[in-house]
Amino acid sequence: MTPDQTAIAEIRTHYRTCPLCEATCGLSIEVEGDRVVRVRGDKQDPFSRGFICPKGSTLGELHHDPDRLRGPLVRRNGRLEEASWDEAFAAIENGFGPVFEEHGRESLAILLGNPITHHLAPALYVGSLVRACATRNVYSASTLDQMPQHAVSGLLWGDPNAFPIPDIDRTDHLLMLGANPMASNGSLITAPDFPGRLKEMPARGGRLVVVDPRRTETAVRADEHLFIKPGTDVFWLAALVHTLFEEDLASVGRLEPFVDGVDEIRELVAGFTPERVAGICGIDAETTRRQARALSGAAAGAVYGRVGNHTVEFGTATAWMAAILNILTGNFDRPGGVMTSSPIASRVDDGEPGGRGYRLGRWKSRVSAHPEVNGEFPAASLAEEMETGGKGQVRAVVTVATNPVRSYPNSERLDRAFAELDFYVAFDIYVNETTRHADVILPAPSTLEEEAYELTFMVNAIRSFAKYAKPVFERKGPSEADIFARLVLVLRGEGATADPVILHDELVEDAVGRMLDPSKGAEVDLEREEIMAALEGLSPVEKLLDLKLRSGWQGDLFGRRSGGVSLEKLAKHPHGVDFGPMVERFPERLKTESGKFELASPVLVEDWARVRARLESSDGEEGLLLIGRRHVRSNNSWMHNVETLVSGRSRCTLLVHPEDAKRLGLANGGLSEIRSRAGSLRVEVETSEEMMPGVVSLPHGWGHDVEGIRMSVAADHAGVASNVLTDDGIIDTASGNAVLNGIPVEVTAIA
Ligand SMILES: Nc1nc2c(c(=O)[nH]1)N[C@H]1C(S)=C(S)[C@@H](COP(=O)(O)OP(=O)(O)OC[C@H]3O[C@@H](n4cnc5c(=O)[nH]c(N)nc54)[C@H](O)[C@@H]3O)O[C@H]1N2
Ligand SMILES: Nc1nc2c(c(=O)[nH]1)N[C@H]1C(S)=C(S)[C@@H](COP(=O)(O)OP(=O)(O)OC[C@H]3O[C@@H](n4cnc5c(=O)[nH]c(N)nc54)[C@H](O)[C@@H]3O)O[C@H]1N2
Ligand code: SF4
Ligand SMILES: [Mo]
Repeated sequence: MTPDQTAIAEIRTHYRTCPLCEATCGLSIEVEGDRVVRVRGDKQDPFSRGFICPKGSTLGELHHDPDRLRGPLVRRNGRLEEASWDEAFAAIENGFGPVFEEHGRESLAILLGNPITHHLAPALYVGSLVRACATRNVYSASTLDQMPQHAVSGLLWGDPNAFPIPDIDRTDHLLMLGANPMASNGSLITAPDFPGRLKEMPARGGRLVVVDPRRTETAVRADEHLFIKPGTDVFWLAALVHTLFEEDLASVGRLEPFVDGVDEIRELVAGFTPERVAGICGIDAETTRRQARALSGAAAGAVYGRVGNHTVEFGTATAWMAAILNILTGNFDRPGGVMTSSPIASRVDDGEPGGRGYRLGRWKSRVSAHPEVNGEFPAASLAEEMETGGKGQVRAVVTVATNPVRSYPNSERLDRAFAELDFYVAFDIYVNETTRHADVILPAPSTLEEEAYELTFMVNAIRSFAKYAKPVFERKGPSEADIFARLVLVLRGEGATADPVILHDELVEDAVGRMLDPSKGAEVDLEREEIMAALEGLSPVEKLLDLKLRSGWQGDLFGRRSGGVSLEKLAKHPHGVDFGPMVERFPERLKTESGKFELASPVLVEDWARVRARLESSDGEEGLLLIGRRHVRSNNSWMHNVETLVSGRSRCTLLVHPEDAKRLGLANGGLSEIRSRAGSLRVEVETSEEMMPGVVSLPHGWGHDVEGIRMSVAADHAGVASNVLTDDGIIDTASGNAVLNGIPVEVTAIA
């Protein structure tokens, strides 16, 4: 054995926010030289209190993963080969040029993925990138996920990004539908240590009711769990609303003068009696009435629906009914009910109730005339836009941190369409199922080489919290902001060699301009020169962040407000600073044209016709329905290249209730074939009493056994791609959201 001759490097500890999911846990990262030696939960982080999940502790493995791309790849003679950054941007310029010249900008689509929401530079630069694309073909994970909630928030109270966040630390009664925070750690609610917070509920007298077709990790910890047939929550929630009216339990309270449309809602739910929906939902009428009474009787209660409520055929109508329940029970904007957040990097000067209102459908998609929602078209309509010839056909694509060939419904169709593109640029960290089709791949730097501040998800946080961290490691290549800027400049026609500083400066000038503009709420006299001088020496993303922080509601206004926040001050608090729980923001925050909650928004009333038609036609008899599932060791379609997370028994199995298995002749551990309208696949069966009879479950994001990917660990733990089965032919028409749960399937045994 040779003695280890390397000098023992000093161990440094860095504190920063985990960028892997919405929980935003504080991490303590121990580093020796250029190696991460240990990642733990940061016990001194006042928000996450030391909590960490198995994914967070593998951030070092992710950083050191040899398959993670370190430099750009450019396709030469059909093969993706290593290239310099200058070569990569030149290839992008040369590749897009002829496509745009021949087919115009509408032939370009931009696809935005989940991880960009967790990183600072993407959050600050993605708007410029979308504008630079100069196309209406904008797609993102939002229409695979939460677009129904954007639409409902926009239509009911005028702000599509003001999500109703359940105040889980103070609630007496949480009615949770279609969410499994014990696995997901929470979504559209940023509440690190969700498990710990759930555990604390009973001590306060808080009750948890979970409604889910699977007895999940969360359901087993609830006071009560109700099975519900997939896709039918809208009927059940409407029956709860019906019961509030029938038993005179509705009581809006403080915001009563600001609520319009209650009578219309009463009429709308008239036929939705607990008896009528019982067979459709699989929940008996007495239970439904009891739940309505418990919710309305709680001192502070909250209805919280997530992925299992939004990624269904009636997603928008479901989110609508949940919002109505919260409003009619007086739980909207009440501590312990649902509230909205006040992020530190934003202003909270709401002014008077009333505003411009929210519109969707300002333009329509080319092939199926889907309305835009939040400026996006449905992810489920991308394949048809790529396949259908004619003016405006999508022939070129930019993907940013997304793996649509695994994440979008009817993924095999999309895979074929990607193979036919004229030109494709991916901004990603792996060669995976989607990016293997790229002509150029630009790798994002390791997250540990970037500044960290959680901008996006503080919008959903149950407490106002701020934490800033410098990079852990020195950058090996260009910064993420520089990569974004160069891509933007190429797309704007300013050339592959344009200096990224052009865009950095532009963004800072814009932000300063907004700060000084009295019509945008500038509060104090500040001089441009003074601000610029104060920003000297900061990196581009730091400048933009500092501007947001210092002009935010806790900001120091460049010295005009004593004790206020600045980046420099935050940097002195490496564990983060807590600014307290959510506070009342309504009625001032109402930005509908009427200045009221518009409960009976015409868009939603029109969409209700679909729900009513189903109520009238449904006899409650369905075949097998497929739903998804998340596991705490997996993260959507990636992180499967981290050995620690995928080792052991495969978790990509089809969960089937033993009774269904018996009827279908399926054996535990045996192979099955599962078929839907969209496709079919073969997968191992796992029988489980967790499942509601008639419902089967398969996780998404797997299927890493395809030609051309460069993820050696993931390929050894391939699993199957559940989106082969999900159907892009059905969407939640009001919001354009994909239907990823409640898919009719047939399952047969394979000998
Ligand atoms: N059937 C089914 N399908 C689903 C869902 C479901 O529940 N069931 N869930 C849906 C939901 S909620 C969502 S949000 C979507 C998510 O779908 P996507 O938006 O596709 O997101 P991910 O699957 O997380 O894929 C992340 C991609 O980003 C890359 N990446 C990781 N880190 C970075 C980084 O730091 N920088 C860059 N540039 N790239 C990075 C990864 O290699 C990968 O290609 O999936 C949806 N699809
Ligand atoms: N470990 C891990 N954490 C994650 C992710 C991950 O992939 N892995 N993904 C992240 C992302 S992008 C998101 S959006 C969040 C999602 O966070 P959650 O919404 O908590 O996600 P899921 O765990 O998919 O929970 C959805 C639940 O809905 C149930 N369900 C399915 N259909 C129906 C239905 O029709 N009605 C009802 N009532 N329930 C139904 C499912 O059984 C499941 O338990 O998680 C985030 N966190
Ligand atoms: S729950 Fe896990 S993945 Fe999510 S932020 Fe916390 S440590 Fe990271
Ligand atoms: Mo998501």
